Amino acid sequence: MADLEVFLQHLDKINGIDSLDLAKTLNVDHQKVVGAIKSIQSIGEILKVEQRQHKKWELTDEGKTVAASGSHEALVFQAVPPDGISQAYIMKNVPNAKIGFSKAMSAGWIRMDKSSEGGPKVFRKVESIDDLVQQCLVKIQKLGLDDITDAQKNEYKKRKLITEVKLTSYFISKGEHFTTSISKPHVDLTAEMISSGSWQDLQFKAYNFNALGVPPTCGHLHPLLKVRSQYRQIFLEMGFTEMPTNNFIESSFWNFDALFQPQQHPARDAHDTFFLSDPASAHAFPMDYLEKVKKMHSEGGHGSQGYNYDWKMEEAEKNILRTHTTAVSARMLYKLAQEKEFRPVKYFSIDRVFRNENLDATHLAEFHQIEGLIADRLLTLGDLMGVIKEFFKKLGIFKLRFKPAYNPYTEPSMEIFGYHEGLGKWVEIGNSGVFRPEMLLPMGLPEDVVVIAWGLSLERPTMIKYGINNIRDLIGPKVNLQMVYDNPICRLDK
Ligand code: FB9
Repeated sequence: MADLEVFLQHLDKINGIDSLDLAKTLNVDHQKVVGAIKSIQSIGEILKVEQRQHKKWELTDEGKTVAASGSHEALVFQAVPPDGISQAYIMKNVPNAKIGFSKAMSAGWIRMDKSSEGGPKVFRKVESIDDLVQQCLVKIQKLGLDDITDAQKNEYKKRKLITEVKLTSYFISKGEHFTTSISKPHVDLTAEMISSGSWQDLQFKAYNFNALGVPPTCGHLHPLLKVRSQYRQIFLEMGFTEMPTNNFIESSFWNFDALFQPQQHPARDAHDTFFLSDPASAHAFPMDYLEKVKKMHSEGGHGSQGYNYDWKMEEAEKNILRTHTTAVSARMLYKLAQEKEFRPVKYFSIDRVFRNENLDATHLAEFHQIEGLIADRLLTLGDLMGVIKEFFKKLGIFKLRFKPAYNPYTEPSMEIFGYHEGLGKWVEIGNSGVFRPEMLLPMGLPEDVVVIAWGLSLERPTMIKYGINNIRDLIGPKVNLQMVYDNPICRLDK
């Protein structure tokens, strides 16, 4: 604290001083004086401080060279001997000769004889010169004086010999609680101080209510999981129940056959689906239901002509990584159909699905599918459009468009497009449809029960929300963990 007391003792003898003058008086760097002022201010009202803005001229590097060695024109004059010299020699050997030659000519210090043999020759016109440029720059450099004329300022600025700098200084004077002796303020209030009462005589550092707390060292949720929580919250507040999705491995039966997806469908081959080698097959199926599925595929029924092909058990038994959470929806709807009395349900799921697709900046071989479904009697396409509209309203998407599409297990099907206010454009935001009777009736659901459903991904909205363009910056071994630590909480409705 000794340094600070030196400043204060000096200030005690005068009414006030500018920090620049104080730095000169104490022969210390101005920044050190500014630092001391800030430290004293943090202790209390010891000083009255008034910020001041200054403009001053400083030499550029070229200006410093001129101040040390003379102006370019002076150097040219000094290079010309009494019996003259070729202009070519001057231009080749004198630094900054081009500007120096021109200025020396304008100053009347030299003349040129173009008739000389061997090319133009330069002669002195005066015995000696007064290098005002150098003298002026030395004054600015040494004394910081800027009592140069505006014409000189403009000339030297144009020649890039000086530049104007803005400077902030502080005029300090005695504050309300001025003192020349300061003790380092206490920052901790201890139990001993309180019990002994000694705190009453101590100086405490002012409490900084704007100070940010120390970031707690704690766990950090991945952005995907933050967005998943927001979607889960939206489904729950809409009265949906979450389906159990804790099986990445699924039989082809539940993933495809139960959804009336034919065994020769391209999505079922190895180009699009990951097959397991061990265990390669599943064997536990509700056989009476399986037989109905087989019949629906091979012969049809309930008014459907089916696909009229030889449905194979070994195809249905193949274990895969599920390609959609609709496999879980199928399991849940079958389970619902086994109950004595039909009851309407609203189910949702959010979990990983796997597709053997071409990888690119926005696609990996897996993604999180979000799916919602409602089973009730006599539901209509209007109900589906309405519930989708309500769902996306909660995500800040208010303008929707539906485009007819095709899914093997829904008819009709619709792609969903929404106007994304943040992106300022229409984007595809999901897919939807009404599950086909060929899927529902073999389960045993009543004929007037309709199941409407829709789906989207978790990655697309997350990448948009957090401004991530490459999926590998969001998921995978190359993710920058600092992004996970730093990314803000997720509010999808904002
Ligand atoms: O998520 C998608 N897009 C999307 C979603 C939200 C969003 O921002 C939020 C609103 C604020 C922005 C974009 N899509 C579906 C559309 C496209 O990204 C698409 O190119 C990629 N799709 C995935 C599948 O691609 C192989 C997204 C994924 C998808 C597609 C369809 C379903 C689920 C996920 C489905 C379904 C379905 C249909 C009928 C019945 C049951 C389920």
